[in-house]
Amino acid sequence: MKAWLGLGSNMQQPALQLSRALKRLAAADQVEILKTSSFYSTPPWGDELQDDFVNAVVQVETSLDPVALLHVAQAIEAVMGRQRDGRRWGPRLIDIDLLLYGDEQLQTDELELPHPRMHERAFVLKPMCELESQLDIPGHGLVENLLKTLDSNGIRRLEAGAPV
Ligand code: PH2
Ligand code: MG
Ligand code: MG
Repeated sequence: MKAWLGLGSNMQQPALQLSRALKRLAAADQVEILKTSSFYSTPPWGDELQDDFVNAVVQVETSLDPVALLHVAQAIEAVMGRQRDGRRWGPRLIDIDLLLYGDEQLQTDELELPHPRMHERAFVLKPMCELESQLDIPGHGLVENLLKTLDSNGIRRLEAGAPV
């Protein structure tokens, strides 16, 4: 199955944290990275009193089920030393969100697909649009159209791109 993950960091050299996370993801069993977006510098969303983020998205091919894939992402966050301070939408060393798993729609206590806020976040849709502008977000529409409805001010593609 093809799935999409979003990566974000705004602590301790964010681009380096994203590169580290990508390496770990590429090394994970039953997960193959198909495409990686550029890295983007993005203004903080939700809680504006924090540093800018670096964000990117990847498309993967996986034989894991959605919850197992989520657990892989969470294990990488943990091994990289992410501390959860309970501040909603606050600063983070590394955040790896499962955005899409094929066109699956599901809602459990542990996992919601598509990711419940991805369609309103330019920091997710902008990198996604770079890879697949015509991708359909189940229940919401095409990435390209959704992005047009959002404020992308302040989002900059980083020239260094996504080192692998
Ligand atoms: N993640 C959040 C909250 N706000 N803002 C940006 N720009 N990028 C993020 O990855 C981000 C955020 C919670 O996961
Ligand atoms: Mg997140
Ligand atoms: Mg998260």
